[in-house]
Formats: sequence, structure tokens, C-alpha cells
Amino acid sequence: MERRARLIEQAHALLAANDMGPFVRPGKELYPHQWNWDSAFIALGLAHVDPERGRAEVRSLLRGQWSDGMVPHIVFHIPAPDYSPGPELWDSGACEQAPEVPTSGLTQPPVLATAVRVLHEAAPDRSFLEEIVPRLEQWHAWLHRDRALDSGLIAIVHPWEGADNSPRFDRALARLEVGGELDIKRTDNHEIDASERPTDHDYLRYLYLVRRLQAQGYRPALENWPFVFVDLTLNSILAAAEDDLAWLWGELGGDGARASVAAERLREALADRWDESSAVYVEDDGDPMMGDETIDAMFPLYAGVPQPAQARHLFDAALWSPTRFGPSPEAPWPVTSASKASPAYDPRRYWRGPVWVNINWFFIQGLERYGMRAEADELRRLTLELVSRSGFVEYYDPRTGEPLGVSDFSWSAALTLDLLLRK
Ligand code: 2M8
Repeated sequence: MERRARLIEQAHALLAANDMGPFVRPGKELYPHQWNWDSAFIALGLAHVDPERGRAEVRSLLRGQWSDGMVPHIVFHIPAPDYSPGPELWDSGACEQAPEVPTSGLTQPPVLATAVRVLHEAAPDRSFLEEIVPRLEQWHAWLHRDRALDSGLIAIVHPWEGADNSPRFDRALARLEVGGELDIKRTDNHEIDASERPTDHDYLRYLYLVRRLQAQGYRPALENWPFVFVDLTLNSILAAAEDDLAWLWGELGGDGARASVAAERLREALADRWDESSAVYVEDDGDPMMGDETIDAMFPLYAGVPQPAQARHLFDAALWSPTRFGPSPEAPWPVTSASKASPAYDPRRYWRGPVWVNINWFFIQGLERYGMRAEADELRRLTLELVSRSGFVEYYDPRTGEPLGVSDFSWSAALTLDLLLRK
């Protein structure tokens, strides 16, 4: 069988094997529940092979939506006693706005509207849009209401709302004064080599933040909260998702004005973060991410923020630079999740160096948006080559392409389907 047909068949089979009935799990063993952006990627891939199952995935995630609009980062549809920390840590039932099904109290990057658009483009279903679009509207509106900073950008309040183990959170986590020992059993560093997962030092801080958040119903006042982080990844994903939501409203003949205006405002606020000398966007005012530069710094490309000349500069000097995120003789697989020049770069530890299929997918979309066709095609080619050699796993060593993390990882399979099948 030719490689393309084989990859399609294997990716589809993997999603079927991870189908738990009410939802598709992100991966075998370590991830037995429904995660938010994982489900969006899964729906996006299923759009091309089984749109009805893709729509079910979206509906299922939205069963976890809170009455204020938030779509949580994990929905615990079914018991999985071996997974820790599970629903008992979150205790969402104690929160007035939580739904019946147990969930976490945080959110994740809002890819869902983009997935719903891809589903609709692949297999239109107006009644599905009528049901879902108002729910997406509520989620986005909640982000702007509860999490907006004066800059117009959106804050995250916990690393689990982003790429949790990224070095970009190190300084903010280090500022938290947390004592004591971990008092729960972690599943992740038993299933996977501990040297590839977050340290206990960081995990202790994740739990400390969750417990403090729980005590305030997961709705902290941003001015008093010790972890308020402007994640450029989440903001860029939201800007693109607002465009897609406005488009979806258009399909319904409804009013997408709030979404279009929000997309433009986010783009303007993100554009202010451009730093010509480093050819990337900076995280903190006046404090470029020196030393701990990550993919976050390039994400505005995905949302169409740079001027065309800036996009070219970002590609040449950062995304494709052999000494930063691009292919080099000693690490030929792009895109590294942290810059190779960063002291925090660790090619096997998750979110601190390895290659991720979802990240490559975002940059492929970004390059295509700028008409950088050859560049997008090359990144697509290398990504497909990587999954073809190493399988659909959670992340990959950029030096060897070696598979790392969880095997049979759903979003790697789902986004491969999108890379191969989107018209
Ligand atoms: C990872 O996050 C979870 C915590 O929610 C974990 O470490 O157990 C992250 O990579 C996150 O982005 C992803 O959604 C999740 C499931 O794939 O795993």
C-alpha cells in the first residue's frame, strides 16, 4: 500500500481504538479522560473520515461546559481509578457553575471553533451549527469577560491551561513560595520515564495552584492571583478561533460582530509584542524571553498577526533557523518546542524541546496563510515523514525522530489526517 493510504488507515484505526464511547481519549494508559484541545484536534481529523463521530466528540466536550461559558480542560465522563490526579482533586461538584459531569476547573487553548469550521466545510450540517455555535460564543465571551487584561490579551491562571511543562512558565512558577512534599501519586512519571516529564518541584506548584483555585470556585480575581500569564499561544489560537466563529455565525446568517471585533483586537494587541531584533514576539513587556525562548514566541504567525515582511523574517531568523527552532545537522526534525539556544532546551523532556505534531500543524497553517507555500510544504513533508517513521506518539526527539511519551496518541493521528485530507 502506498504510504499516504497506509497513514490514513492507521490514523483512523488509532482514533477508533482510542474511542471510549462518549469521547476519544488522548492516548493509551496515561490519558483516559477527555481533554479539551485534544478533542478539538480529534474532531478536526475525524471531519475528513467520520464527521458524525467528529460532531459527537464536540457535543461530548460541551457536556462539560460550565454555566458561565467556560469549557474545562478535562471532562471526567467515566471512572478511571488508576489516573491521578482525578476528579477528586478538582471537586467541581462543589462549584455552583459546574455541570453534572465532573470536570477540571481550568480551560485550555480554544481550538474548538476552528474544528467546528473544518467539520462544517467537510460535511455541512446546519442543525449542528445551530446547536453548537451559541455554546462557542459563550466560551469565547467568558474568556474575554473573566480573563482579559488591560492590554486586551487573555491571561491563563495555571500552566495546565497551556503547554504545562514549557520553560516559559519557569520564572512565574519559581516565584511561588510553596513548601512541603507532593501528597498525591503521579501517574505520568510512572508510565513514562520521569526524566521526560515535569519535575516534582513543578508538579507541587501545579497542585498548590489548583487547591487555591478550588477554594475560590476556580474564579480568581486576576489582580490577586499569583500566576497570571499572557500566553501568546492561547491568545493566537483564540484570535484565529474568533475568525472561525465569525465565519460560522455567517453560515447561520447570525451576528458574528463580537467575534470579528475580538479577533482584530487580539491581533492588534499581539502585534505590539513584536521584537524586530529577535524576529519573534515577546512575552512580558520589556522582558523578552531571553534564555527561555519557546514556540510561544512565534505563535502570532498562526493568527495572521505579522506583516508579510515580519512573517518572512520570523521564518528565516527563528522558525527555520538551525540554531533556534529549525532543522540543523544535529537535530534535523523541526519544530523544537524550545529554542535550541535556550539553556532550558531539553530534547527529550516534554514541552521543553521535543517536536509535537500539533505545533507543526499550527505553523503549517500559519505559513499557508502567508502564501509561503514551499515553506509550509516542507514542514508538512517532514512532519509526515516523522509520523511515518516513528508512529503516532505524543512527542519526538528532534535529533533522532525517536518516539517519546505516550504511544497511540490521538492528536498526532488526527492532525495527520487533516494534513493529508483537507481540501
Ligand atoms: C498534558 O497535560 C496533562 C495535564 O492536563 C498532563 O500532564 O497530564 C498536556 O500536554 C496537555 O496539553 C494535553 O492536553 C494533555 C492530554 O494530551 O496532556
